[in-house]
Amino acid sequence: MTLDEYRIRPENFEVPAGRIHLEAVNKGRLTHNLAIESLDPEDGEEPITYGRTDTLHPGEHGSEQAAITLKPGKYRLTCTIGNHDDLGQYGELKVVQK
Ligand SMILES: [Cu+2]
Repeated sequence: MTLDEYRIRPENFEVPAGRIHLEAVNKGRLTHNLAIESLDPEDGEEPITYGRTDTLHPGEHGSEQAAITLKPGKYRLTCTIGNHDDLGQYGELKVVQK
């Protein structure tokens, strides 16, 4: 997936359930990362983070810090740096039964 100011491309992505491999490249001018979070946290709850890349500097590639296994459902893709999510750097990951 590609990260820049302030987008995650593609914005919507579908993968089979099970072990997920993240592959991100930062094509922007600022640092970014890619995280997978729960889509709709309960009121007042922090979203659950299922996995993420390291902070990527411009031009850097990154993959998940630790193994990620996801059940079918919808998840949120986001950049957790600064207010990038508020600026529109998010997307949706759909995990489907194999
Ligand atoms: Cu960012």
